[in-house]
Amino acid sequence: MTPAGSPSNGPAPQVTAYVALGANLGDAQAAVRQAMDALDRLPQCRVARRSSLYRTAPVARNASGPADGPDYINAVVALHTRLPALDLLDQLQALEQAAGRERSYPDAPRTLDLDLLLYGNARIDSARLTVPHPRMMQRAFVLLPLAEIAPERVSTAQLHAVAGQPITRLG
Ligand code: PH2
Ligand code: MG
Ligand code: MG
Repeated sequence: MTPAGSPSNGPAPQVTAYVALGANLGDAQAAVRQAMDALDRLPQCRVARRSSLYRTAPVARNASGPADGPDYINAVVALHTRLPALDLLDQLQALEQAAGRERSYPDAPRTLDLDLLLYGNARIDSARLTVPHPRMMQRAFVLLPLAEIAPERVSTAQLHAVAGQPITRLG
């Protein structure tokens, strides 16, 4: 017998997740565009909205100052998915690997970084995954593209807080 409301009957519910894309090695614009297409091809996933591409100066993990390396290309997509959050994380990491990602040290320049920002309204605090992404509210390179495609998920105060960070929207 199945309890009422159990998800074991029918398809898993569809969730709108938001994924941040970043790259600052090689042809970063091409890497980000190709990653958007690859996200759309993932099982049980559809890219519903794509932000513009943004050029941004590298930001250090603690946001206290500039980091080393070339400028980043950053963007955000809205993903309609029926994958559980940890399965989606597995898929994002597989795409990073396929793009030649090496994890040499924290914030090392990267061919492709895919960060799960939001998974519906879920709060997740597990060893592998924290959602909402713990640093997203400090980062113009996340908040501006997110606000472009999901203005209801970003407040004016949050945008004001990152207004000093250099960021250029590409045409
Ligand atoms: N990602 C980081 C660290 N710093 N800076 C910019 N501008 N864009 C990024 O995507 C980025 C960063 C860690 O993932
Ligand atoms: Mg990142
Ligand atoms: Mg990452």
